[in-house]
Amino acid sequence: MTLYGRSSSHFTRLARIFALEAAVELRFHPVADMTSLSFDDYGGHPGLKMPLLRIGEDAVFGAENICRRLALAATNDLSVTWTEHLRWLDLRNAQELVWQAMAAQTQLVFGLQLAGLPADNVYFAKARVGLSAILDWLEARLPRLLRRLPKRDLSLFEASLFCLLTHIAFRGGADGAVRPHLQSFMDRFGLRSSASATAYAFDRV
Ligand SMILES: N[C@@H](CCC(=O)N[C@@H](CS)C(=O)NCC(=O)O)C(=O)O
Repeated sequence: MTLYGRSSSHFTRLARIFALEAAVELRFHPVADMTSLSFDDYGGHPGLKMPLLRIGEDAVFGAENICRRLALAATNDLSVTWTEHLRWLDLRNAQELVWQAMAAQTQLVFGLQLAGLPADNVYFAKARVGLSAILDWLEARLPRLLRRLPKRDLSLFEASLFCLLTHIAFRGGADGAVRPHLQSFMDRFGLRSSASATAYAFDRV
């Protein structure tokens, strides 16, 4: 299996964490240029996005899809809590907000840092306000959310939240406010070997 992505990408990190937790061997193909308009540069992703998982002729698009495929290929007995296992509305909403915040990070990084568009445009102002409000929403509920998670080795919610929070620390994007529950969650999850082995970095390609 070959993963196309970047070591600086939060969606890519999510897939890599799942591969390590599931003890699945993965080759890594760094996407050299995020501004490229060539599908081949993204492993054939028709949306010019990453990550993409290539398994021979097959391609798996999207981080969650990839995580599910990797969990199927697990060489251990990893038990994963997916969104459909979440019976409590707040938890399902929390997952949706984490996806939304991850998309906002992509919008901010691509639009401001790569495309060099003006930061005061409402498109980015709205993304920043929404991102801060999502972090506040999560901060206010996190201890209860975590208590309500079913027994598991790994949950998509925690892994994606970790990738989001560490990406904000790595690339900026949010307001810089201290949110103690989110911080201590990030510190705890960061002790996993799958987390420390996937620290963000800029690929040299
Ligand atoms: N829903 C997609 C989102 C993927 C995504 O937005 N990836 C970012 C990198 S973290 C990307 O491709 N950015 C380049 C771009 O937006 O053109 C997934 O789950 O994989």
